[in-house]
Amino acid sequence: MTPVTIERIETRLVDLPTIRPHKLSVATMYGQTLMLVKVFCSDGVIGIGEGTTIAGMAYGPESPEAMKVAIDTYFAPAMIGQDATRIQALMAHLGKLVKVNHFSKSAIETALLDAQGKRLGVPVSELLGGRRRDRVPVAWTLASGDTAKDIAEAEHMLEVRRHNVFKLKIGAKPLETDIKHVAEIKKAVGDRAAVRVDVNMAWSETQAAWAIPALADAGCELVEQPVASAAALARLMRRFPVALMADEILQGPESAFDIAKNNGADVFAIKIEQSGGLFAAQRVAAIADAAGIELYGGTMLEGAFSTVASAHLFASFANLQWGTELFGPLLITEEILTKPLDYSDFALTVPSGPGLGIELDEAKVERFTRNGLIKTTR
Ligand code: MUC
Ligand code: MG
Repeated sequence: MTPVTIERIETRLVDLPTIRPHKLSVATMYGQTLMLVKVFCSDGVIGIGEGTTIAGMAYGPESPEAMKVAIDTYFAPAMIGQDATRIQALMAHLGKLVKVNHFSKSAIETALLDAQGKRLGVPVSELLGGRRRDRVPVAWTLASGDTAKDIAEAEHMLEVRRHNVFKLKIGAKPLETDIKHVAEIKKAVGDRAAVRVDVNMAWSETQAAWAIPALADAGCELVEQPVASAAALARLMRRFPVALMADEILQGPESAFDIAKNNGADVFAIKIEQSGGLFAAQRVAAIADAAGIELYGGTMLEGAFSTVASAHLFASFANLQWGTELFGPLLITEEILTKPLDYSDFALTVPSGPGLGIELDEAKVERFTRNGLIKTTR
């Protein structure tokens, strides 16, 4: 049998507006840039992957632009002519040529899995061991920067039954202001919704020790990455009646192992990009399960491709105690799929078609592509 090889790789940056400014402690987002990569294979199958960051380089070390350059310059030439069906072997080969660059690796691995699923006629979830659920719960982030606006947004989400778990972005304002904001929102939604916060590392350890009990009193059930260091997060553990979640310090299996070893978190926010791809994220989940750490399906506010790739993975997890926040496509004004995803009854339906099970609206994406396409061929 002739092996199926990779013939061509295309990358593009797609700039899309967000439905409203999205305010995090690290930056305010007015738009989102998707780095889309297409892998063209010798059997005619095309796989699509996505790399997306939060506010350019304000959140992490890679930018969409850097991912594109890394793929065009380093990954793509090393992939052309390689067997497209041996994904783990190819990713291991690329891992030797390129250090770190987790987001780029996740985009490429997603495209290879999409292609392989299409080729075999199975959803990506089946390539990851098989799905245990067809729908995943989806939280929404309230981040307009204004308490009244956030309450109105939460009421709307409850009314249309889209979300009943809300994550509040705090950390940019004084502690008292943030605590009041959380308390007012929790008071407004009451038992109809869960309230959690993400500080995105903004607090010092002493600020966190002061603020977390007040957040617990306000009815907040989970505090995500209140401090920057893993050691400080570990020292905050078990002191408050609220779960502590690791996000930014979780950068793949090795960091997961270190955090687990040091009893450094109650919950892991697993992200495919931050982990270095779907298989790496699977290993992070296995470490968490073994250590008794609970799981949450995180997002980099990704568009449809990384969101659905994550959904396929999270659908296969043995445990997903805290649900997911796979709402990225809903934060963007433009629909880039020919058929929109199904967000209903507080959950996202994991597509069931071959590969990722979604189709790109080529004309729409063309309109929003920055400076045209880059193609790498033999
Ligand atoms: C993060 O820090 O978790 C997830 C939801 C959101 O609004 O921002 C992201 C990133
Ligand atoms: Mg976070």
